[in-house]
Amino acid sequence: MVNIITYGTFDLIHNGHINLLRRAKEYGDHLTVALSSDTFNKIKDKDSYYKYEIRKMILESIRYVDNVIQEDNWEQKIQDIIDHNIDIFIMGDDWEGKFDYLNEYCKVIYLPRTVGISSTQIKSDFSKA
Ligand code: C2G
Repeated sequence: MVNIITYGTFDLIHNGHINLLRRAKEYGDHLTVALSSDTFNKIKDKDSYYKYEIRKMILESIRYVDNVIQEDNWEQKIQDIIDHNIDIFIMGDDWEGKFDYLNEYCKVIYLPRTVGISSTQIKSDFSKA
C-alpha cells in the first residue's frame, strides 16, 4: 500500500486542484489531503471563500481523496508523514524545492501546475462581473 500526502487550501475547487489530486493519486493507493485550517490560511495570508468544514466536505467528495486531515502550521509535515506512514509527498511545482527537506522521510515529488486557473483568478473574475 503506497500512501501519498498533499497539502493546500483547496478553496473554490477548480480543474487545477482536480488535476493535482488525480495525478497525485496515480502514484499510489491512498491519498491524504492536509487541508489548511482557516487560522493557518491567515498565516499564509490567504482568505478562503469557503470555511474549513465546507472545503473539507467538498474534498471528501472527490474520488481521488481518501482522507482529509487538518493543516494548522508549517511545521507539522514531518509528524504527519510519520503518523500516516506516508511514502510520497506531492505538491504542485510552484513549491519546487521548498519541501526537499522531507526527502529524509519520504519521496518528494513536485507536479506541474495547471496553467491559467487559480482561486485568486476566479475571485478576481467574479469581482469584475
Ligand atoms: N495547484 C495546481 N494548479 C493550479 C492551482 C493549484 O496544481 N492552477 C496545486 C498547488 O500547486 C497545490 C495544490 O494545487 O499543490 C493546492 O493549491 P492551494 O490550495 O493554492 O494550496 P497552497 O496555498 O499552495 O498551500 O503547506 C503547503 C500549503 O498549505 C500549500
